[in-house]
Amino acid sequence: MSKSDRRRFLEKLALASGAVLLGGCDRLDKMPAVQALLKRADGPTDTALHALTPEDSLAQEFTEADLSPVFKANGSVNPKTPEYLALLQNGFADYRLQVRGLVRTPLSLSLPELRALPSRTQITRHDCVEGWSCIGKWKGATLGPLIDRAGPLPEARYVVFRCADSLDGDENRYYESIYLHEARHPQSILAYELNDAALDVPHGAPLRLRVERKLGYKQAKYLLAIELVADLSGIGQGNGGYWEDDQGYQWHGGI
Ligand SMILES: Nc1nc2c(c(=O)[nH]1)N[C@H]1C(S)=C(S)[C@@H](COP(=O)(O)O)O[C@H]1N2
Ligand SMILES: [Mo]
Repeated sequence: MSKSDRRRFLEKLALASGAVLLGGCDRLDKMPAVQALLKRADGPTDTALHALTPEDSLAQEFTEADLSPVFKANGSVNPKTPEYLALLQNGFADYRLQVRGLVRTPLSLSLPELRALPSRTQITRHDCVEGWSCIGKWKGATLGPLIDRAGPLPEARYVVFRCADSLDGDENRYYESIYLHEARHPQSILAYELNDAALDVPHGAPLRLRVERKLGYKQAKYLLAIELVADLSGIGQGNGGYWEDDQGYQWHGGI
């Protein structure tokens, strides 16, 4: 962690603990409340920060009046992998989302089945690390109940999202991952609609993840499977996502 990262981290810790930040106090780590919290924060920074964020705190939601006139598409916008082209060819009629890994009952869900699951609609702001934001209205199946249908095994700790596209034209498919408990956040959905229309190809048709407290690269498009795992070391290069592996993007990606 750089010095300024550490400062921000300590400020967050202090605020979360309800500690009063005294003007000009640059030794936050000397405050008893912060010291107590730091002692408890035994895992990586992300884990410590997450522990301090109320589990169910919601990302800000907006109104129809706030919708961006155009929702920018970014990253893969027109996947060319054989598996994606095959699905696209007949309008995703053969599409199935696989739910697999550390679950009691693996699932294979068609789009009509996904649309029949409990859903949530949310108008939120998407923030890309490249420095742009768009407000859009997403509708999708709530992820927590869907995963619970499959019955996660006690060892399951992460949810990995497997995508149909490849950004570098080779065998590397886009993927992302989050903690299992983050999948149960009320705003974690598998979206099949953007702005009251079926999700189009540039935005991830037929199904994409929305995890509204996270940055753009975590919002995996073109989902083929979700996989419950105990750790991320065997997935890709082990950093939990395509950009995390390729560019060292931060795994937690919180905003
Ligand atoms: N499968 C897949 N998901 C992806 C990407 C991608 O290239 N492939 N790009 C990510 C990035 S960096 C951003 S900002 C958003 C863009 O989503 P949008 O095209 O709906 O704006 O998707 C994310 N999810
Ligand atoms: Mo992004």
